[in-house]
Amino acid sequence: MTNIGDQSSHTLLISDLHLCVSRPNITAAFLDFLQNTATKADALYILGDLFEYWAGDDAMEDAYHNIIIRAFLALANSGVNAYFMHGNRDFLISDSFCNAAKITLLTDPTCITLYGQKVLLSHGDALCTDDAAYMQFRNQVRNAQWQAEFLSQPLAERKRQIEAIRMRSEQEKTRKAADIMDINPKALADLLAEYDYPAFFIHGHTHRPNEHQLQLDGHNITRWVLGDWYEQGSYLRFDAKGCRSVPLIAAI
Ligand code: LP5
Ligand code: MN
Repeated sequence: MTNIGDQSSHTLLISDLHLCVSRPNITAAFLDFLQNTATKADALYILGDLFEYWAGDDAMEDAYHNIIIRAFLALANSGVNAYFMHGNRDFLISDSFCNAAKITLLTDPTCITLYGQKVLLSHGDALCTDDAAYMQFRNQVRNAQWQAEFLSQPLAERKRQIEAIRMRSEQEKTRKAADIMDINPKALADLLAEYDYPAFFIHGHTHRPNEHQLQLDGHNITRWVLGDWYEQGSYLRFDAKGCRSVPLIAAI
């Protein structure tokens, strides 16, 4: 039987939207997605890098972020729970934003059960262990004391420092080999063993959307890599029959 326009119970997963005021098409696509697609789901999971960057929750008072918060509130009011996990660009999102938007902050990684299947969720950057320069940077900026000091500066100064890091990151990425910036297979295997081999592992960050079948210690695991929303947005649709990637209908 063909199920055209299947409305059955399902959950949506996205990451790496990199929303910012200078990308109005992506913002419009996201608002459309929240209003017309996510409202039909059981739940929405955002696995990091929702924003191009996040300088601290005091940034949410501007008009742009208010539009996003109101769209999340409308989703919550339609009865759909939204969950958010930090990415490497928006790890400073904290309770003020999450409470205002009525979204639930998840730790990275988080294991959930979807339609009877064990599913491990992560942003993915912590597994890029071959990228030594990035791992060092990550250790520094994920330190609570470093964050408290960073956040004690005025917003404009924080944004200035972030712009400098962004430029440096873009320069350094052009010099790094592509495989250095991908998930390290041993780090992946160790994580999956630690979580006792979930049936699915879903992450973003690498911007290499794909489905990978793994066999580890006699276990079959499906690893889904979410796509970014730069050229062509997409989302994962997970239901009782499994998981598939769906391209956005709204043009970016
Ligand atoms: O994001 P993406 O995929 O393009 O690149 C990442 C890694 N880069 C980053 C940096 C972010 O893109 C931009 C900054 C986000 C803002 C965070 C807000 C709070 C922090 C404020 C800091 C002032 O995450 C990139 C990886 C790539 O993924 C693939 O995995 O390669 O990593 C880098 O390029 C990092 C460089 O290699 C090292 C940068 C060293 C900077 C050292 C400065 C030390 C000062 C510390 C803080 C002031
Ligand atoms: Mn990322």
